[in-house]
Amino acid sequence: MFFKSSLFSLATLAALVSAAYVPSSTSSATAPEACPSATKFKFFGVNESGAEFGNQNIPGILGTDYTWPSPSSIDFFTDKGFNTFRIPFQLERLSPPATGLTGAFDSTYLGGLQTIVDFITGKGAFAVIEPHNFMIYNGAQITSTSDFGTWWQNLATIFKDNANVIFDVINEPHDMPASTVFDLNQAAVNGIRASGATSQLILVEGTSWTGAWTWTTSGNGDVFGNISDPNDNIAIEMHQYLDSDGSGTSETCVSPTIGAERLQAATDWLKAHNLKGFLGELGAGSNDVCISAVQGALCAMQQSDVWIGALWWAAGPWWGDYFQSIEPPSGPSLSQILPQALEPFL
Ligand SMILES: *[C@@H]1O[C@H](CO)[C@@H](O)[C@H](O)[C@H]1NC(C)=O
Ligand SMILES: CC(=O)N[C@H]1CO[C@H](CO)[C@@H](O)[C@@H]1O
Repeated sequence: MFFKSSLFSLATLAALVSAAYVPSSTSSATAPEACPSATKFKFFGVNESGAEFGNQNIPGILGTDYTWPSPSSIDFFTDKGFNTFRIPFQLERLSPPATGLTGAFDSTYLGGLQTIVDFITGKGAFAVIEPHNFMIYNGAQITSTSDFGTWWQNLATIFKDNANVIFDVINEPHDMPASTVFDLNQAAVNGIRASGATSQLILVEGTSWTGAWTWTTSGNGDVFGNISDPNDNIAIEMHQYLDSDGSGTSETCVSPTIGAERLQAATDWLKAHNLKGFLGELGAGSNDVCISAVQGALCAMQQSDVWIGALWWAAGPWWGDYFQSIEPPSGPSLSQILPQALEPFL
């Protein structure tokens, strides 16, 4: 629904309905603001971190170095109407370096992934599975399109009958030429489709941490327009944080309009190439400037008609007091970001 909250009277609504979205620049960004002509996201939710933690310890110990997301956290968000959960995992735990990318999967770790995927998709929600590896495996950049394509073909084979699984090729490649990253993504797409997984959405990620704000200047924009899928079911996944260096490490946002501003060129590129976008990571601090900036970003996306999804970074049981944690019951992003900046866009 358009407005979850009853804070708006009909008169207020009428007054706002023809106005462009105006992020609040006042001292209190409390109410969801009108976002006329918005198309709701098909996929909206959170990242669920944990299985990628402790990547200095490979394989590491479950419960000590890493953990799987909590079913209760998934329940919390689906109860509110969110439907998409990104599950980062560690490539070296699933494919032990001793046998390499084309070897057998570790059955215990795979079982953990399958359990949380089944829980999510059993509720009718979508599970985005994602090696959180920056295009690096066992300390070296992945360069073999053949090995990477085979790895994805093998993994997709396991999930090919579950239409609510989304394949996210790999998290945030960086310090690699866009064309190399593109070739590896195309190999992954080919491998996934070759497995017989033809109904699922695939998300591809570019170099430079797949940043939306640098999409057209990083080289990604020069090559990703060529991505090809026989099943025509791909979206370009980008990430965007709203602090000064775009890293999501500061609680201070650049301005109340920085969200929409940083997405503009990427949105134009998506339109020009007739492609869909998926904002796989979005994060900011819990303060008025950031809340307005997140509202502005989500509204611009929903008005653009090219962004099909967005995910907050991040939920997950081990974030502690990390300022972007949205893990119930007490993650810092729950009290303001969730009701003011995310739920209005459900
Ligand atoms: C497709 O690839 C060619 C050759 O690498 C490149 O010149 C062109 O810009 C690409 N097109 C798009 C839309 O990315
Ligand atoms: C910006 C941000 O939240 N980055 C996180 C990316 O994922 C790794 C592993 O989960 C975290 O350690 C980073 O903080």
